[in-house]
Amino acid sequence: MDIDIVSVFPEYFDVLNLSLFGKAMERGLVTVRVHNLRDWTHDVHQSVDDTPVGGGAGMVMKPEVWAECLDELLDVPVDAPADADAAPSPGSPVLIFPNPSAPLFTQQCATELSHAEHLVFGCGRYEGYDARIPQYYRERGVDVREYSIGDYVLNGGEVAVSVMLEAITRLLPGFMGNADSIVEESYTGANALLEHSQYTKPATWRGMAVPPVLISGDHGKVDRFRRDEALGKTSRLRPDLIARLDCAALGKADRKTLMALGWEVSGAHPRRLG
Ligand code: 6GU
Repeated sequence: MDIDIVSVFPEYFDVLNLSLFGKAMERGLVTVRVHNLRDWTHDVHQSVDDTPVGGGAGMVMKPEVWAECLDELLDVPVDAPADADAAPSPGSPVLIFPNPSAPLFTQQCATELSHAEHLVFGCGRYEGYDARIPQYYRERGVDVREYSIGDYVLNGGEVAVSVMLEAITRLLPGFMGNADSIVEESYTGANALLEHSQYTKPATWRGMAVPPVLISGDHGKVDRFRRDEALGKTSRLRPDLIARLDCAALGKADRKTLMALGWEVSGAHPRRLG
């Protein structure tokens, strides 16, 4: 996978050299190029932002500088005409802008983007970027995505890009040591639940015993215990995920557990009773 990152703080991404991501780069699984947006400025101050049209606080990133940079990275000709119905061609780069006012980035987004050959991330700073930038590239057939990573405000897109990049690249075949660890995780698959609690040895530590069923050797009972714990935990902490489950895909034991937790499971999706 080819990855370009554009930022006014390129040093921020030095951390990518660490850990599993660094190893993946060494092995050639991912190629990352980090660019300084200011390299595409022409003025002595290398300015990338300006005051918002219509007034308001803060600064907005200028379209001209971004466009000179993105034309080059995406290989879009300067004279390419606009086409409101332009459809991205398969295998072409995906342009991603972190934006707190965009749809949420989810595991499903990560899975989809892990199949792309080339990702280009544009990190916004200040109050954001001129809205014509994503629109311009969309109208020239580029697959442009804007994502928020959660309902809170960050100073810029760098942290959000690091989050998205980690979620995407760890899904690449060969990135993780153990591919099984991906399959069992929270948020994976159509019937996503929070993951059950995990324990390791010793069986008793500072007077605290692990749930005895986990050392019973009965795999059926262990699976059921973990599934019930996942259902209970999700019901308590993330009822929104329970309400999205497909009732038809739930087994008899799952239904029984959910009913005991106060859910009605007769419709398309579980509904909280009371
Ligand atoms: Cl993608 N960017 C910024 N600046 N803040 C955020 C965010 C993104 N997602 C949540 N907060």
